[in-house]
Amino acid sequence: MAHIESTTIAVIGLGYIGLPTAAVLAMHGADVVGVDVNRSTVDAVNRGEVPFVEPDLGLSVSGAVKQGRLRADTTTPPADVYIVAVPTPFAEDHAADLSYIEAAADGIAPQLTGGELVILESTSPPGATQHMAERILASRPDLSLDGEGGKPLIHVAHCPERVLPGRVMIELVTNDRIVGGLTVHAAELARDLYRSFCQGQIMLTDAMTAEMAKLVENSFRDVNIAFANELSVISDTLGIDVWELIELANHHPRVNILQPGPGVGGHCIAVDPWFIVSSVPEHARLIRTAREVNDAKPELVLAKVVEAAAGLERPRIAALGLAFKPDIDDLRESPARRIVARLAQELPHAAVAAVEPHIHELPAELAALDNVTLVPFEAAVADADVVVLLVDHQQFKKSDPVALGLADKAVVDTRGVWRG
Ligand code: SAJ
Repeated sequence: MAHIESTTIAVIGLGYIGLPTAAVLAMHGADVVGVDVNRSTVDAVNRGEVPFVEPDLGLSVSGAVKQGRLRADTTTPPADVYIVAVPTPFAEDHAADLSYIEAAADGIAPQLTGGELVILESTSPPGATQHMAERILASRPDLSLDGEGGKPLIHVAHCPERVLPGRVMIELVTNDRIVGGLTVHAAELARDLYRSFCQGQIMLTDAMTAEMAKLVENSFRDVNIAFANELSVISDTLGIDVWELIELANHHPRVNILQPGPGVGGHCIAVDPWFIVSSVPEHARLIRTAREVNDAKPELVLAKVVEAAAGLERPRIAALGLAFKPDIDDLRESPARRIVARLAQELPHAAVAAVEPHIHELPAELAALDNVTLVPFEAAVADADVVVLLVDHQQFKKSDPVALGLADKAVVDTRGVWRG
């Protein structure tokens, strides 16, 4: 791999991972073009702006754009390196939807001349990197992965991202990385590229092991959160405080139980385990059950709120938080958001005041409901008969339950913020 400063990199997908990666590469001297199908994202980046909330990203993007090292476009340009960071949602049957990866491959294929490195960063089911390479080679039979018949090579690797939303700019640089190549040489080339900005250890393996490593990390967390969520249901049934229970058990030197909540959200932990389940359904029993336990949690919270509102003619409900976790604006796969929608449907006579300090307007499906409005925190709580805390945002955690008058209201605290 040529020196980073003489390398042109196209980053396909300017979302929560692609844009930070593009900015970091540009800051380290590469010539970076970000590619996105969304024109407004492309325009925002070209103005040096970030179309979502992520600490410290704004400065990097505006700096890189000003220096002329980062620009954005809606079409894929010729480049030395292509980094694919597009979504991999799952379909109804929980199998991964690879259509965004396929579209990225279709954009890259015509630009290749031989010698390029193509890296898939999107979280992917086992075999997706191979699938992407085959897609490219199907439209470019003049190229090859191994030089067979003297054809020019393309190098393909998988390098899953593992950064935590909210800490992306730090973790991109400090996390260890796994690089899985379809060939050893492809893995080595990808390692050299990541070495330009990554201070962590870079470990080489094959593409499928790298794909599985990422899925396994998130499944590990999902299974452990499911354990905490199951304990919360058991504790409710026994009439004990689950947070006290976990705090006590965690004093054991080899026990570290996670925190229960209203369910598991986000586009990673709530999704990735299904890629393993749909790939090897007969053996992924614990992983499947954990998903089911976590996915069942929103309905259990809903039942508690419905019970708390029973008997009120026109219950006023304050629902605190819509994001999938604290202190971010990301509402994707958010259990809080699902609970608010279900609540409004289940209790059409109730007025639901949704509080989300990180957004300015409700997502479409909530805005479409007559009995849901976006309300500031204090006003929503002051007016409420029932308060349901769904996300442990700092603003809620810092509030004083006495000043909020919670003693006079029914409270469903899914995060244990106001206990004791
Ligand atoms: N949650 C709980 N209880 C807990 C911890 C989390 O209910 O004790 C919930 C959160 O509220 C949230 C969900 O789980 O709804 C996921 O949040 P998270 O902070 O655990 O993880 P993500 O989805 O933001 O990021 C994860 C990270 N993976 C791991 O920690 C193994 C991150 O490192 C990955 O890069 C990211 O997924 C990804 O992109 O895959």
